[in-house]
Amino acid sequence: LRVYNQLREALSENQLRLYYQPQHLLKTGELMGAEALVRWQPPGKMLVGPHSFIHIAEESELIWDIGCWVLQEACKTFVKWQSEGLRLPEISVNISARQFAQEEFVDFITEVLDKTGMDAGYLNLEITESMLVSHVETTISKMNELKKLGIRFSIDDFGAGYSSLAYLKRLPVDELKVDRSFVRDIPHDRRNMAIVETIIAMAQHLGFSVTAEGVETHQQRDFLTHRGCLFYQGFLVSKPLSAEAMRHYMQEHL
Ligand code: G
Ligand code: G
Ligand code: MN
Ligand code: NA
Repeated sequence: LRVYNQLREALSENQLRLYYQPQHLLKTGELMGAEALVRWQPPGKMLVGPHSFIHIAEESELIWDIGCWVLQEACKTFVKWQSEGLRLPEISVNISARQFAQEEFVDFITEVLDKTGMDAGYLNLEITESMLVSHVETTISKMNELKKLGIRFSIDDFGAGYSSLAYLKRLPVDELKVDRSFVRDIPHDRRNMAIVETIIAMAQHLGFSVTAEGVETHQQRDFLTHRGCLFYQGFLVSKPLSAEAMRHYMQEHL
């Protein structure tokens, strides 16, 4: 409850921050996008990562308010970058299951796009497998409505949750993100390597692109490139950056 109250205050006192982790094309190294990742900056304290508070927010309606802030902030920042000539091809925003499940979700997205002047064609939403398990029909119809606007979808942490291949073939998804836990032990764990290869192959057959998360070594990058993975993010190329640091990063890499 204490954290809950502090989080409420974090929102009202403007203590949340967005960081951006660059995403690159494996083949050429081109900068292709960035994932927005929320942080909490309590005054006079260390920056707090989402692992310490997102699950608490997800137990209440607070996740809706945080999610609203994140989406608005990401769109506002992206539009500002564009106006400065920094043409990032895409921005990805994490959406929690509880946020997506709200009846107003589609209206809310439409409103944010309107208000910020964000072109939906640049927006990718990352959803987790868990939200696909319940209310499949509603989920698919909401996704289709948003896709009509030009928004794309990734399944985040793919393979780590309860994916059902039966749903996967029906979902209007554009991309799978291979969970960091499978990438971490390349090239030492043959089983994880087999899983990564299989996810990439399956995604190709289904017409999805693949982003690998948590790439930390050249060996991991080479393995993924040779297996046909398209995009990657991870400490090898860059940790998540503040908006200001991301601006400099784009000036160097775009
Ligand atoms: O930045 P970090 O790797 O610590 O993020 C950990 C996880 O927290 C991410 O994989 C993501 O699932 C979640 N997360 C980060 N930012 C957001 C956000 O803005 N909204 C939601 N719902 N989850 C986020
Ligand atoms: O969406 P997701 O929960 O996967 O967010 C990715 C999280 O992983 C972010 O919190 C980010 O800080 C962290 N992260 C990003 N790249 C790496 C990496 O290469 N290695 C590790 N260990 N963590 C990473
Ligand atoms: Mn993510
Ligand atoms: Na992830």
